[in-house]
Amino acid sequence: MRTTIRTMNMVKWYIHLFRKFFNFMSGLLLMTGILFTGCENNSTPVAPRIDNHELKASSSGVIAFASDVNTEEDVFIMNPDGTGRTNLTNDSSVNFDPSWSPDGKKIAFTSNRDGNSEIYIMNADGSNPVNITNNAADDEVPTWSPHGRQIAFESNRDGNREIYTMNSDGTGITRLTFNPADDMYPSWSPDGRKIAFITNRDGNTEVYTMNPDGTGLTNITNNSAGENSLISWSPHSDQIAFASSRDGNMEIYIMNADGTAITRLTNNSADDIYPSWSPDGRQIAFESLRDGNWEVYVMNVDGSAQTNITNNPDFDGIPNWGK
Ligand SMILES: [Ca+2]
Ligand SMILES: [Ca+2]
Ligand SMILES: [Ca+2]
Ligand SMILES: [Ca+2]
Repeated sequence: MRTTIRTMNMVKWYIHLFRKFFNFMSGLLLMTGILFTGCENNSTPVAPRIDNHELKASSSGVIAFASDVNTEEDVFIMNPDGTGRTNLTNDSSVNFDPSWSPDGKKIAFTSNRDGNSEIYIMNADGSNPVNITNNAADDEVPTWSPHGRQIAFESNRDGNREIYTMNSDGTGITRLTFNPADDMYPSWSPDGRKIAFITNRDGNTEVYTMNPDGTGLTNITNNSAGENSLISWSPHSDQIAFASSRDGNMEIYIMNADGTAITRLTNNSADDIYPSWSPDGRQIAFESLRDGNWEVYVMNVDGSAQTNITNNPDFDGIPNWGK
């Protein structure tokens, strides 16, 4: 079991380090290209803009995401068409896992600025970040209850990854899972009735749901082929978007909240991960490596009009679409 746990944590680090390596290599290639082309000017090469006219004019809300600046990730926001890119954290440590509060006024996120992973809440303009976990263990992946009074998160404070809830001021911590396997990536349904999460307790990672008190555990993917990971609820809580490698590499899928009617939305040999449903239910943001480095994309919920909205040579990912 220890091996399994270590393997899962290594998977998380692998993703992190793989991104770092890719960003480093693409930076190197970019520099080489500049040298060989005689450095026509000092401006950073910019990927060609993709015409966004296919996106629905009704695209609304703001997408929070993580992007590398210099060496480590910061939490950014942008409009769903990629405009208005703004760094909210401006911090030399790692800042990631952004999660919008339901009213769009706050963003919870993970940062190691105080020496280990903690969950912070800041205002939507980046001001007043507050550490609400203050625990020597890793505390990561915050997700808000629909009324904004509670936050579910993952932590290894009891020896392995488990799902917990707490009040949004950090008080009232309640442990929901009790399993030696890793329980990770919680996502609270917008109707408040379920918390979905990822666990490898059955050997491969599966999407489970449970009631917010930890009862009613249900494996809803129940598919031994590949890994199932990284979940987002539809606004009406009737569907779940997730990433899975069941068809050979990570793709974005949607399914009913009971695990039926699975539909694949991406079909690309690169990894497509981290889906996040738009507040109007019409689109899904996600992260993909298809253009050579990690970028944030949006698509319609039928998989059409997949559009790169970051077009930035550094890492861009972990989108979270808020009001
Ligand atoms: Ca901590
Ligand atoms: Ca566990
Ligand atoms: Ca893919
Ligand atoms: Ca990028």
